[in-house]
Amino acid sequence: MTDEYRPFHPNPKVPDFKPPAGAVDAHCHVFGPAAKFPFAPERKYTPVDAPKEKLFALRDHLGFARNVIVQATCHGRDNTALVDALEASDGMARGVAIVGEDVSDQELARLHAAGVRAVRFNFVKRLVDATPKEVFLRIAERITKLGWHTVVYFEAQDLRDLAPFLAELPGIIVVDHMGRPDVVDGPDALDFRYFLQVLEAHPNIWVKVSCPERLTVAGPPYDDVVPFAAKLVEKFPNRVLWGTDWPHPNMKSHMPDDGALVDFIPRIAPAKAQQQALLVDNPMRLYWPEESNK
Ligand code: 0GY
Repeated sequence: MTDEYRPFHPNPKVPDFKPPAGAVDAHCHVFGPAAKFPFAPERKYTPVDAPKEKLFALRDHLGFARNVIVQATCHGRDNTALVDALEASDGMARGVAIVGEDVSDQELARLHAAGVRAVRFNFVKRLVDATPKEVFLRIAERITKLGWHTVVYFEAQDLRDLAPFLAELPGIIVVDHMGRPDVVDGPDALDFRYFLQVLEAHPNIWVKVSCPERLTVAGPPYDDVVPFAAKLVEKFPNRVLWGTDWPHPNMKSHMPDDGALVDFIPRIAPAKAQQQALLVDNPMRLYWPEESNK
């Protein structure tokens, strides 16, 4: 484990908010166990093991039905732990993989059979070495043919540079963690207004209203993040997703109580219809379209 790496909360509360039936945690990870699924040599951090059994137990504890498990950079392009979790989920988990340009069609087909429905492109400099955008575009062309989409992780100050690339990406694009705004200046600051403009101009861009614990300056209960997430839910009710981000890699300030994170949901999506779209209809449409009637 990297020095100062914080383990996930050992016993989160049972949330006061009860998610609607069939709710999806659309952003979470599995890490290791390292003895079985070693971390990638090129990783920038070494987390604590966060195996699938713990993830599925947390899902049940929080009142969720399904997970979207996102490959994290500490496992690099080796999606073995992800596939292992998907295959153990009885169809109740889908995956977002990390692949290189050298990935074979057979490997993509194998990932699809396991439940992978997207690839993740990461632009956060502390997490990855840069990949040329042309490489990402070539990967995107290939995975779109499988009906997959892309998930992108970047920080707010990089969006202006990335916007032309996003405009070129085919298919649906999901932005992690609200595009990581700096919450100090509030939702009317230039960077966040620009993010809203990008979303308005590109109806194929979706957004995860996740990670108040990462974005907050004030700390729990994350009052300073509410206006950002609430605005996105209100303006784009049919293209927002929510996730715990368990086991919360690289959290420095504190480790969130996952039950308290679930209690954050009605503060950003106060109406029942918003909660149903955010937690059930939107993720089902994207990750389980064959079971979705929306
Ligand atoms: C997250 C956030 C982080 C890490 C990763 O792939 C990753 O390693 O996504 C982070 O450190 O901000 O979504 O888990």
